[in-house]
Amino acid sequence: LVTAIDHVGIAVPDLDEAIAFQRDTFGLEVAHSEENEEQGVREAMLRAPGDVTGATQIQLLAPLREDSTIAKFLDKNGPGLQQLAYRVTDVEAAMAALKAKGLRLLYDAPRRGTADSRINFVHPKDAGGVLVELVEPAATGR
Ligand code: CMX
Repeated sequence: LVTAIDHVGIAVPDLDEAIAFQRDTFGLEVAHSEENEEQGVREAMLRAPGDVTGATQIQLLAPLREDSTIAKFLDKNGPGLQQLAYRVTDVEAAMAALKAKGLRLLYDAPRRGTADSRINFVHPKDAGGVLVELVEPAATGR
């Protein structure tokens, strides 16, 4: 079902501060950044210097709005790991396979994720307390 660990997402209160911390402390570089209005996030994808292999990235997620998912997460837990994202080749097929196993998906149909990927989420209560994202990269993506 899963072809790679796509990314690990960290909720942060301030995106620019978090990017600077990851750069200055661990040497990670910004590969991509955007605002996703529907998800209510300002986000950046970070990778090791020179990595073009499609290795696992770190996603920094900052809230765009007070009522967003990330704002709620930060209020409740503070900054920290928020999600684990698995890469799949066909998100609808992955959804069907997980539904058949009795897992709850958050959306009835895939939504738009980072860089025009197609995404859905498994409810953390059905995945060992971990919010699992399913990511089908855009056809032209990495
Ligand atoms: N990881 C693990 N557990 C989580 C969690 C997370 N990120 N978020 C919530 N939970 C747990 C809570 O701890 C809580 O458990 P208890 O009842 O035992 O206390 C339970 O789930 C309900 O938590 P809640 O704070 O009431 O949160 P909601 O039910 O309102 O929301 C969820 C939870 C998963 C539905 C919501 O976070 C969601 O819709 N997530 C998907 C969208 C998203 O994360 N968008 C931002 C990222 C965008 C991107 O990746 O592009």
